[in-house]
Amino acid sequence: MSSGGFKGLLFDFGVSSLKLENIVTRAEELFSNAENNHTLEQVKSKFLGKTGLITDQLKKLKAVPVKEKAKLGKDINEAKKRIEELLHARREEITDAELNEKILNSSIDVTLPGKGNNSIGSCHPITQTLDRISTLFNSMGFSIIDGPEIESDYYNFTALNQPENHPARSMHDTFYLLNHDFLLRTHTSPMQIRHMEEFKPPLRIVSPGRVYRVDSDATHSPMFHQLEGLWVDPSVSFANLKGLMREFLRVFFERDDIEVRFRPSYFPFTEPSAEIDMLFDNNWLEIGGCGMVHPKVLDNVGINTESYQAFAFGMGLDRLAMIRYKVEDLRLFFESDIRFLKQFT
Ligand code: 2NL
Repeated sequence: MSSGGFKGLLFDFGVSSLKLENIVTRAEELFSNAENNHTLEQVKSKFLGKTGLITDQLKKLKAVPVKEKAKLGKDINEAKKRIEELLHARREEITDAELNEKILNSSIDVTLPGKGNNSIGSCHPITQTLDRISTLFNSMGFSIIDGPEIESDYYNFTALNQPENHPARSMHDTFYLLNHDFLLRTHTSPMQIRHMEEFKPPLRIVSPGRVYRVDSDATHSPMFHQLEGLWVDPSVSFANLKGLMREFLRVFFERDDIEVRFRPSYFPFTEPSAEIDMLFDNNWLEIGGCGMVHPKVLDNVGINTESYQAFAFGMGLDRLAMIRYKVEDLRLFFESDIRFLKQFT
């Protein structure tokens, strides 16, 4: 060690006048003497810091004759690399040692129960409603079908006799993707169209799932859930439709004394069409819509309207869940507040 090392500087460690070949050895020595990361970082700055020895050497390089510059530069860089390696190794050693000491000095009772919430989860009330209704229709002979939420304009509108100028087609009501070629389905009917294209009648299906419309307030969410049903048969009638809806509502609401009303209405894809209302505490609440499938819709999927007729219906699952569970604001279903969701376990 050179005598110039100790000049009383606080963190000098006696290194200020070392030669390059000795710098690495000295670094190694001082690194292993460092007992903790704090000291180690101070030692590090003596070598690698802005005013450190290696930086110093690099600065001095400017004054070295060109002949020797390349060799010396390489040597300095190698020394630097080696010091960095030594530093990282020592850092790891210290961290490991500190962790080991921590583990040895602390006693952990691994048999204690965790602090987290380890209660068992349950299905979302909308999922429960969806499952319940699907099971119910399934028991009445309906198959449950599922399909894409991104649809083409054809399956969502055209096939369903929804003409070009229909208000539901406006940007205001529908989420379009790319350049109007694709959209988020506004109802689950597209899947029923796909099913009719693929399978020969007679058919009895329900299609539950997520649907999307540009709408948001206490009773409307941009994403909501629908369940549609379809029965294609040589002789199925509007009377059968009414009977089925009445029976469904009786079982779903678990009430034998229900009052149901079919109020004439209009849908492009059914004719005649009706809204389904149900009486709750002297108020008529709208439950969904229904009707005989429009011959144009059956034509579009190649079903012979001389041999077959069909009825269809659609209901908002969120709305049914709101009525059944007496939930005032639809948005509660989608806020994921555990205090709300816990009530449906
Ligand atoms: C409502 C009204 C309805 C349909 C949906 C339908 C499907 C096909 C053919 C014909 Cl593939 N119709 N679905 C029919 C009438 C009403 O829904 O208020 N939904 C919430």
